Amino acid sequence: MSATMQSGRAAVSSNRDTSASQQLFARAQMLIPGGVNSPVRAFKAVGGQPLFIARADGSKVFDIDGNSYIDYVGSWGPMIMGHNHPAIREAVVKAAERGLSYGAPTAAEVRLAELICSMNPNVDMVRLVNSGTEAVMGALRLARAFTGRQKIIKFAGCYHGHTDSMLVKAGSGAMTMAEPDSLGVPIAVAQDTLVCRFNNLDKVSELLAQNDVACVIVEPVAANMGVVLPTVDFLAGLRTLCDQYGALLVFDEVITGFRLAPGGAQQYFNVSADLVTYGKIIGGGMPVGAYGGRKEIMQLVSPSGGVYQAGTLSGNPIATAAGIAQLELLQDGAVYLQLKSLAGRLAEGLSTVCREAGLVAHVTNIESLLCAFFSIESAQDYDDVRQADTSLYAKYFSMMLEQSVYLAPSQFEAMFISAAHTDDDIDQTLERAELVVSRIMKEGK
Ligand code: KE4
Repeated sequence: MSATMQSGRAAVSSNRDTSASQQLFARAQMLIPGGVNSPVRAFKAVGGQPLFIARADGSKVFDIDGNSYIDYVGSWGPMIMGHNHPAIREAVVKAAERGLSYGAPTAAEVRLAELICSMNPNVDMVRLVNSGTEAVMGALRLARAFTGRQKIIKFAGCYHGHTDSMLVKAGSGAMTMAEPDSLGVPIAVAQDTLVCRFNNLDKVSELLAQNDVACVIVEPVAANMGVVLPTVDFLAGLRTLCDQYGALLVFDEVITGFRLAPGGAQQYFNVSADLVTYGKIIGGGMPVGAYGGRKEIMQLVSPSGGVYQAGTLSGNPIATAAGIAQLELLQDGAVYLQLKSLAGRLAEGLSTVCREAGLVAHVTNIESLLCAFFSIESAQDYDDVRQADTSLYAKYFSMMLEQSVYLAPSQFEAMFISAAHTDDDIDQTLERAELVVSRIMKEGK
């Protein structure tokens, strides 16, 4: 427990010891690119050095220097029931005692598939993979096979994992074809992806009319440019346009799946997708992804059909045990009310703190997802959120870390609330945010 947490009242700043993290980071950087196994973890967007986490429990994470933090990263979404949940831990330990991997079918895979299909509308069949990226890769290949078409439409600011065709950005000028957004992505691949503005149906309609599009892939709630909500007719509009032009609608629910509701965004917004990708929550903290949809589409996937996709550890017995345990805790839907009220109180409170301090901020919130954008007053799409003051966010992030609150080390991520967060966590977070924001205003942004 850090000094700040022990005091109960947040000191304006504490001189946390982070020497062990610093030493380990120096070593890590010699052996691992950037010292991390996923770029956002390196704190590049906020400055400073990443914390090395030793353990996590409930709503807290503990770094290797012994500091504890109220955690709003939640491993980027999987930990909806909180860290180290006893039922999930037990399930993993029990499964581990039976061996770690067989490379053969298991009852647990069938059970997890059953849960995913029964909890989500329009998902008759599902294929388990090891990550959200793999789920998206499979869904895009399947959409192309099912329609016999090649082009894909995505939205600026939406992230769908690191498969080549998704690492693209809007073409410059009138060019509708996308350009690579990463070194190593072939131009030819990028050119089969068309990029539109989130919440804007006109361009989607135009591109669907002009191109043979296999699918439109969208995060139903964009949670990789901060949290940006769909306008009331956006998702239904995509459904109508896809039906009109014979393209498949792919909901990338790696974040929204089982997060907005047991049935994810399809249930929440009452809009049907043709294919849905999942990740994060369905693994309970272990590596599991999945893609699913109507039987007539899914049966095209090998070995029942000609769309090849495979994976050594797909459906892994330990990972599926964790996923089953977490989905069984979510299945009756009881926890979502608690998640919504905690997140709503935090969002309201952060808005009030900023408003009363005279700091321009825009807090977005849907169910247990939220995001505080600084220096903007609306967030409809990527062009809006790019105006946010990222250096101010970096300052806020670092000062909140000093106050033992662990936020996403980037303005363009979400805050995740779990069932382990308490009213006291929210009170403490708001109290510390008030301290930090008033200090920012005093020192000048
Ligand atoms: P993974 O391959 O990281 O399991 O999933 C890729 C992915 C696909 N679709 C959506 C909507 C996603 O949000 C993600 C991954 N999300 C990020 C967090 N914004 C993962 C964190 C990271 O990259 O380290």
